[in-house]
Amino acid sequence: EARYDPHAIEAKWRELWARERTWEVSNEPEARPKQYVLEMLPYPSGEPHIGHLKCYSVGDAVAHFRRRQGYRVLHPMGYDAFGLPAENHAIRTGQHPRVSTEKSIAEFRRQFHRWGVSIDWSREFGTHEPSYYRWTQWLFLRFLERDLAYRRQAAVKWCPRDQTVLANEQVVDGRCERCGTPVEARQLEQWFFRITAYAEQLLRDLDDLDWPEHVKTMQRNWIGRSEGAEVVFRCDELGIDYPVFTTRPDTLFGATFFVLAPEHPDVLKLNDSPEVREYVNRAMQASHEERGAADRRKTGVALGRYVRNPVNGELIPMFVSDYVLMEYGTGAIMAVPAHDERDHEFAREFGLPIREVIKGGEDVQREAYTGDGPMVNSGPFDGLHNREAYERIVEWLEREGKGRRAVNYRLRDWLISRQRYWGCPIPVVYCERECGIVPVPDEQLPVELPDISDYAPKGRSPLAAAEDWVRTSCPRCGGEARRETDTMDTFVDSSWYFLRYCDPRNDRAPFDRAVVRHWMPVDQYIGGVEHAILHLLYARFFCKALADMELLDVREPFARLFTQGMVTREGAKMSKSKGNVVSPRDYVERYGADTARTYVLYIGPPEQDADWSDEGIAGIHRQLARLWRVAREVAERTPPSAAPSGEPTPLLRKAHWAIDKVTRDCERFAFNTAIAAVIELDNEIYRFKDELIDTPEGASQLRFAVATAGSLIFPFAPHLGAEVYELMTGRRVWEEPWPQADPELLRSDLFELVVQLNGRLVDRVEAPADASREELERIARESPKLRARLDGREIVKAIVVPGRLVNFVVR
Ligand code: ANZ
Ligand code: ZN
Repeated sequence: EARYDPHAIEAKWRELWARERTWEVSNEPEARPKQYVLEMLPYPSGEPHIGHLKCYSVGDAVAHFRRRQGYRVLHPMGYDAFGLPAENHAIRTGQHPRVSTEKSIAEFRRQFHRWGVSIDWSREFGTHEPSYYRWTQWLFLRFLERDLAYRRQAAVKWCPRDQTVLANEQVVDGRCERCGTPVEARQLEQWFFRITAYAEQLLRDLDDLDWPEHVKTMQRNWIGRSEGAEVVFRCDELGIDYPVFTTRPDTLFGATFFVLAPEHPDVLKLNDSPEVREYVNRAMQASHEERGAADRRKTGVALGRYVRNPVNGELIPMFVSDYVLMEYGTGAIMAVPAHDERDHEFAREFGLPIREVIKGGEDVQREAYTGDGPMVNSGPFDGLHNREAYERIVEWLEREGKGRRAVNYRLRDWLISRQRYWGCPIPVVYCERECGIVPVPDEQLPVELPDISDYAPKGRSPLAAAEDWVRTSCPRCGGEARRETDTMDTFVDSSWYFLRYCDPRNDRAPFDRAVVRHWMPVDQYIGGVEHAILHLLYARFFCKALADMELLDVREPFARLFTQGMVTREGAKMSKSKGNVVSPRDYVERYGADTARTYVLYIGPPEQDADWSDEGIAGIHRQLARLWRVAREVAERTPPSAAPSGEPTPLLRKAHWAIDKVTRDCERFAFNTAIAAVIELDNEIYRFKDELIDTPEGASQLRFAVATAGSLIFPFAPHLGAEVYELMTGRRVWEEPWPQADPELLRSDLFELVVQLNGRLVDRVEAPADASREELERIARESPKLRARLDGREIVKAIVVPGRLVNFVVR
């Protein structure tokens, strides 16, 4: 008997698709509607892991499905090639990051080919190529022109070992997430993107996106909109106004002290004693989460200064404390210990007065009351309900010029400066004569990353040591100038790559507006939930900003989003340290790509985490081998036929059932149950094969069933699908439209379900052939004969044998 040889079959189709450039699409106008199917671009480090296999198996299934539904599908690939791992590798080995990155890219490319992913390779690029980052720089300059990019001093978290600025989420328990070194604070001039200008739109437009609800919630929380008021407290001694943001202007009469964040620029102006200095330095080491935590013991230092409460003229003392964050509101708060838990703890710790201004029935000296109630101790507002007082107090503040209604966002501007080598250079120079910050003119782009030999950062970007590169002349006055040595956050590179795919070889612009209008938005975006916040938010911000610059016609990049779950082993995340990593390469070498791809989609609903099992993948391999064998046998033993003929047999009905099931499942990403349906069809093919093979009608229906199995497995196991379909029909499956189930043949697809009670027959009822276990149980429970026999006894168990019976056990 012939053996299923996936390697030979896969090589045959892979080479044909490469030779004919089957998956390439042009930008020329065409009648077919478009679909843009995109998986998040991989970060090329080492070789692809199992998460990549899953992501591209999902994306490729969608791409194939949509193509055969008649769409012109754009399905490109590229690499997010700048970043830290390549640079750290370079520091260890001295090997240029470009060398290790390109080696890794070659390996990713090789494996993606090997997997048979249907990619339009004519559009491939890496974000580290000058022909790409030239346009990243060009876009930066457009942001700069519109004041959406700006530079300012910022307190940053600094890892003294990695010698780099850390993002807040890279600090865990006051330590660098990567190396565990305690983090320090530094003041640096840094570049920012003004993403906060789009906070409202980024929030509002989420409503219209077809994204998982939990991802939208994460984005909403990250943007963090709060309504309230800005209230100004004045420090008479220094003649400075301190605005605060509060969500509770109704509690204004209860403000008994005032607190500044340790990073507040005025702290040392107010008091520069050693005690304050020391407190400020220590405070910087804690993470935001720790500092904001309600149960943290409150610490702080009195500044010996006072501000005046605008509503009652009272002088209240100023403190510095780390529970106030510089990045939120104004970095200063009015503290109302009677009605805010954290202020309450602070007041108890420092023996400060606690004044009740909203009656709640509880003793505010013991515990803060955060609910509603009538106003007390609030002068003219006494007796009003606090919600009413809220409005009145805001009106009063606005009238008196002491405050105003305000909306505050948790979202901060995006710090894009990185003191690293392996990134996109920021295209500005600093004129030493008189021009200050000067953008590099468009025609001088790209500012190419120079080759250097020492990648280790020494407090500044390693680029600062490349003297010849740094020294340049001012584009404006011709005088001496120095280049910016920071590079951009790699999230900048990945904020617009999906636009470049539309028009990847354009050397006059980042992309042609009309071409992008044709392809955008991405109809289906696929990737890991770890990118739910930053990457997706940044890409959305770019789209909105570019649309406002009239470079782009869409305001949202990703119409639909699918987030895949992780592949685990025995419930644990795969990691090198646990030694439980499975490499796609090993499995592809052993079983072929079709098996690996089908298995990773079969192990469970793809949006959920699922456990990889070696027995599981062997099982799928046997199933695919069976399908191939039966196709071979049917091809040898039956004549070709154009269409199934004769009275419909149960196998023909099963084929139509499978078409219907797989179609519906593909629409909802239920690839696991789609694959299970093809396996079920395959089992039926074996069951009926010998009965059907010797009559012309039977043989025609058998051929149809096997061809259908090939056609339906194609989005998951494309090589095998193409092979089986060719054996049955002589045609190319990817050029065939997606099959349509005949409703006539679907409708009557019922079978007689046996209903048993404690193993004894009580009834026979009709049930749909594709009913799930749960449905079968439900149908059986509805049997009147069963009800009568049960006579009120409780069912303790139901044993379901799909396609045959349901047995209820009672005591
Ligand atoms: C007075 C007050 C009284 C407040 C009260 C709350 C309850 P959300 O809802 O998250 O927007 N706050 C303002 N800026 C802060 C900062 N930089 N660091 C720490 N806390 C800050 O929270 C807004 C509330 O958080 C503000 O309203 C302020 O305290 C505090 F009974 O003002 B509230
Ligand atoms: Zn100049």
